[in-house]
Amino acid sequence: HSIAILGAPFSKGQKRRGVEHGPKAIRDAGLVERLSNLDYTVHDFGDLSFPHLEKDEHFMHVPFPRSVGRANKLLSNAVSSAVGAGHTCVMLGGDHSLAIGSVEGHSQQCPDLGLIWVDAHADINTPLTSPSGNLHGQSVAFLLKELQDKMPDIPGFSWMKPFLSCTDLVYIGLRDVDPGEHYILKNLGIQYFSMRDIDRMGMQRVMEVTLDHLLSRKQRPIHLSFDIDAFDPSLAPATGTPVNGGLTYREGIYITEEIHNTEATAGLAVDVIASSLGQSREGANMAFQEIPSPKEDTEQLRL
Ligand code: DIR
Ligand code: MN
Ligand code: MN
Ligand code: MN
Repeated sequence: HSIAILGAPFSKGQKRRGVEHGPKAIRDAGLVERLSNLDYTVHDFGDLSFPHLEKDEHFMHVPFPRSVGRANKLLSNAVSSAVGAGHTCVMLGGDHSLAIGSVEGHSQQCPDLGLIWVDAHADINTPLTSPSGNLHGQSVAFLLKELQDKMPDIPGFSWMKPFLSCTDLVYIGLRDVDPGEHYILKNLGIQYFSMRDIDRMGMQRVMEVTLDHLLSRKQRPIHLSFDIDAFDPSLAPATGTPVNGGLTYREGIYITEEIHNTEATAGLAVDVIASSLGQSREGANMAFQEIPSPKEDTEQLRL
């Protein structure tokens, strides 16, 4: 089993700088070493380089549409190649507009994937509902077939068509949803678990219903899109859009442990990634066939 790591140092899905340093920060926090310790073969493909476009006028009030579209096209091709080569792909953003290319590239190889979106936000605005115009708040709207006729032709995105149905998607962690987004969630009947739902049900039940929703009818690959702002700002202060009352460390890690069981913030991101790929808090015993005895052979004690 092998893992491909792809960095996407890109921040034009929103108006602040900084998040383009995410891939380096997460690598520096020890991602490759942690995954190698889980006995995966890790292929770090480095960072993609995205072209700087001289002319990229606003579309309506949406900034950098062509830059975001181009970056996602490049990313989609890279993810598709990595998954096609048999790797489990870990994409490090970058802002969350990159989920467009990441999910699109994954779906090229796995057309029946289910999507779990862990986020304080629903990222399901269209350019016509978005209060900010920022594309990181619109990623999901690009993916959903049900919103196809609500999306204008945004320059930079002619390469892609929506491919996901709203029943293929579950949200966890929502607590800052714009009015137009709330209308879309209700109108399309999308399954979501807000922080209030997590308070009421507990994360164990939330994950049971989430995985039941996506996997009860058929086995299928899961795409996990994890926005670090899903965590409480006390854990992940270095996010562009902190919202109080977020996931605890234990809730976040439980989500990713459960996903694995079906088949600055930077250190936190490493934990999330490692646990989604099999590092478990209760420990793992795969390296042991029996409890080592202090026989003649002291080698065993150093396992
Ligand atoms: C807001 C913020 N809903 C928007 N979205 C964020 O701009 O559409 N998503 N921060 O992660
Ligand atoms: Mn997001
Ligand atoms: Mn965000
Ligand atoms: Mn968010």
